[in-house]
Amino acid sequence: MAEARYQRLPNRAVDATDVIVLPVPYEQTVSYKGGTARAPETILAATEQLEYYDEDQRWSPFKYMGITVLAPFEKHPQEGERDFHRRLQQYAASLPAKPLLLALGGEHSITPDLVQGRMNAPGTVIVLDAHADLRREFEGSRFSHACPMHHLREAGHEILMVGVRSLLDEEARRIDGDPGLRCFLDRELQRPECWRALLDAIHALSGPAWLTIDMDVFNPAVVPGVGTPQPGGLSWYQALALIEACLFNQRLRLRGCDLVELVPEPSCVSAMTAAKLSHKLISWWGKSQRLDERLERGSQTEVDYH
Ligand SMILES: [Mn+2]
Repeated sequence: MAEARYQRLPNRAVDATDVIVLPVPYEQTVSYKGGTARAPETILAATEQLEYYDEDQRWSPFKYMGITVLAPFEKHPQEGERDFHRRLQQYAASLPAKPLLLALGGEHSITPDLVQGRMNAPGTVIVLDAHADLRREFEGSRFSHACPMHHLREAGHEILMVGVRSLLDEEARRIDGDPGLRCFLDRELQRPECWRALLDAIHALSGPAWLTIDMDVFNPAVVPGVGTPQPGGLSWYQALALIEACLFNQRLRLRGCDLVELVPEPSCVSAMTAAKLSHKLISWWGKSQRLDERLERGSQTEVDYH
């Protein structure tokens, strides 16, 4: 099988790169629309259609940054769910700490493994998602895509949820009773003062953090290809504003991020949106780390890209 690439760029050695892309085509507990196992390869194929230039930050990030797409991390056919999740956590922990880890799911159940593998102390998990994902178990599995925020809160991380518009009364009560679970419901964000309060909350964050983006946080007209669509949701520019606030908060130390729950669909709009989102994440992280100053300092030669 051909080596996976991002925008057809050459893959750097993993210990000499700035961004590690980890495809995790994991699909075990999907409850509605299937197909998220095909998301990583579809998103990477869509990156070939992106321009290198980021019109927001006015630079071409890969002139300054190296990128590495790893081989897909797959579940062995005979492996149980528990063993898969343990192995994914160990693998995430084994990767070099300095580069940004960008995981492409796959279902949302991979997020706790990635976070636990990359953050050795409790921090903040910023979640863009239509669902609260706080169930203790779902359809007989503790590892369901409906449970990741429960596991992360149990592990001591503070959770900031954005865009939620589908939850159980039990989940709502849990959010109300736990100051470590902050939730900005999707409809509240229609009110300018609530949107402003969300941006203020993101600006006030500090310490180690992880950003997880369930693609169903978007309005389904923007991203129709998700496993469990919900009406309402973020616009493209709202999502960008939130990501920008996270990435340019200098007191937040982003350990990595993931894009999950995409289901490829014939129009390719959903995959292209995820691909462009990944490009913005990489570009803005690179800018926030001042990697654009490398050529001036002479510490990095320009990558040879077509
Ligand atoms: Mn969701």
